[in-house]
Amino acid sequence: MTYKNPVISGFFPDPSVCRVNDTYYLVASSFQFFPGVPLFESKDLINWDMIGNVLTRESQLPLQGTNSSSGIFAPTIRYNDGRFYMVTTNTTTGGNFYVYTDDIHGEWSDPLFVEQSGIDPSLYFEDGKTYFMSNGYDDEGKSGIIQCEIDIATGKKLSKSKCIWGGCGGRFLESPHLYKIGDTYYIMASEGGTEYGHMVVYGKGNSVYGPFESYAKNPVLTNRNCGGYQIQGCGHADLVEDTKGNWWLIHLGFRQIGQWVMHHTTGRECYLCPVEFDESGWFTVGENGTTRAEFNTDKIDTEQTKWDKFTFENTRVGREWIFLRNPIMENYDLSDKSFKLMPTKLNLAENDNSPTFIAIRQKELNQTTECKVNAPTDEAGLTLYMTGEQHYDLAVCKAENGYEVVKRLCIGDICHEDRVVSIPDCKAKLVIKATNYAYIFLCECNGEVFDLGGAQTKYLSTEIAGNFTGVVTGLYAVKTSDEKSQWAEFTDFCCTNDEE
Ligand code: 6LW
Repeated sequence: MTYKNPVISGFFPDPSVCRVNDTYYLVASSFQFFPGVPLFESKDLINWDMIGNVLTRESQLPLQGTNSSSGIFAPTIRYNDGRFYMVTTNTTTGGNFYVYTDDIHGEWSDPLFVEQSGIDPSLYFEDGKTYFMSNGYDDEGKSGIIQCEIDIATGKKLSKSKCIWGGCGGRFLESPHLYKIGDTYYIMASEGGTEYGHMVVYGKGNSVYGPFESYAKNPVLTNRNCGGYQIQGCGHADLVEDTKGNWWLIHLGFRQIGQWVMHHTTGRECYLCPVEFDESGWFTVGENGTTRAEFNTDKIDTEQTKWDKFTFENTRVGREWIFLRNPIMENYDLSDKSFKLMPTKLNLAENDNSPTFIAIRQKELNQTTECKVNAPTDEAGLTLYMTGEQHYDLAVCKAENGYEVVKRLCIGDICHEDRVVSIPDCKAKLVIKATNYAYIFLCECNGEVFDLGGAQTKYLSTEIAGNFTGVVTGLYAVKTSDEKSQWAEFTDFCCTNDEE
């Protein structure tokens, strides 16, 4: 059977995975978006269903002042003794914490904080003890992968934090995980930074605290030497054993927009790579230590299905649909037929608070989004949003004498109203077609189609933004005058997958 990578497309970075009986669970990081930490389940590792998000309450997820390089960083999911744990860092409001649940489809606990520094926390359970690791500085000031024992009921440290591994010399040693396979302990982490030089490294040892002998051929996985290959930036990985005893690596990577065009817009996504152990207990990953867009394997016998379209009916608020920071819910009236948004003075450049904005991730380089908008006051429309200073908007705006559809391109210090089309009333169907190199903007009013031209995708890329997220398609409303605002209504949302 052949399966294709990514196994989860779109901005779902820093994957972590665990298996309980015959089901796999996966979480990813979420930065400034609410709810946070997307959660998926799968029976075969190649078809993943989104369950929802782990952090659904402001008490778990205060996001004021967060942006696309802060807020919630890499999470780890683990299962122990009937309970799921998700551990992560809110880099803005302070520190490493975990939440737990006994019902993976239900709510999770309030956070329990752990007084250990660094990011990318992970948990390891053995013989009634819980070990907590992160990348950071230990109690002696030594940096590397650090670990302590905690009381899992309270999060309190039961031992000093100790540096247990210094990696293999690459910069940004991060995303550590510890496993026991047979009698051997494995420590795995990433180095090189989450860009084109990213890589996965590991070592093995005989105790929870090491010492760990590094694998002689590290990095065990990297695409850093695959110039001109679409999949780049492979790292940040987690190991999982399937029900048949095969091992797999789930890791992040991203897709360049073109063979020699080193930009990516859809964020860091989830990839699956086969793992092979040799007799001495060392393992190799993927094809000669690289991730491929396709793997042919006899270890999976199910068919992989592609997503086809997203509509209001087949998506859920708080599952696929996410808000910027903690939303002001009185500004939303959301159903599976329409989304009503109340404009406020907070616009898309906002960096602290939550504008009226609800978004779904751009999952493919080629996809078409359309939605009808009825905006009697102010401005409401679609935005391809990467950061507060990088977004392309297509919106119905109240003008002096009537209404217009505006295409606006904001790239860093430049914010330009690129094209304006006058329309007879406040209703229009807005269409944005994403292709590898350009977004194409159209609108339709009373049966007439207006072409508002294109804009290059690369200016919304992570390489320009220097951030950790991917493009999302937002539905938004902004108050532009002092007149009393009315609800903007969005109907007939449809996003179709145009990938070959
Ligand atoms: C994350 C770190 C990383 O915490 O990027 O790719 C950081 N790896 O491990 C933010 O996603």
